[in-house]
Amino acid sequence: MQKTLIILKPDCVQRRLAGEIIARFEAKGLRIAALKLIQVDRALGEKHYAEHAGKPFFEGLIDFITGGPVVVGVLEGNEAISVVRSMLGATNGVAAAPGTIRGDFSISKQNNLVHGSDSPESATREIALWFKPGEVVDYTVAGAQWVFDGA
Ligand code: IDP
Repeated sequence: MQKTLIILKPDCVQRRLAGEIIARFEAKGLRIAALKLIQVDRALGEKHYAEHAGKPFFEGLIDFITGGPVVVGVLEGNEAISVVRSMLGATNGVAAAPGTIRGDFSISKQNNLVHGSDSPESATREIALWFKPGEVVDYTVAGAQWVFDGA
């Protein structure tokens, strides 16, 4: 089983889409291992998006991610990182395929609702950045044998 970090960004919370998006991840079969609503400060936003430092959109991106509360979580499941990324769709909501989260709810490059880790290395780094070890909870979901086949 693989863990991945998701952030329901401020546009998602403000547009009251958080429940609908979390429901998609749950319906897919992903297990919620951690979840909290927080106000992000600039230091945390800059650390999270460190790979984009210096790019023309960086300051605007930090304004955006600190512009209202976010819901941040850890999801677990078979190939969770790529599963979540494909559920999100392309970065730019204009180009994202219908049926994906960004394709269905976003028409913006920046305001694209949800972040998902893009590799195992990013997931490890991001989960440690956003959660203390005790905040990520191990438990078995009821009926897990109907979702996971062990393959
Ligand atoms: P990803 O979220 O699909 O992995 P990244 O390229 O890692 O996309 O970019 C991180 C975030 O930065 C995007 O989700 C989006 O919110 C924002 N972003 C990326 N490119 C641009 C841009 O050209 N203009 C404005 N914001 C951007």
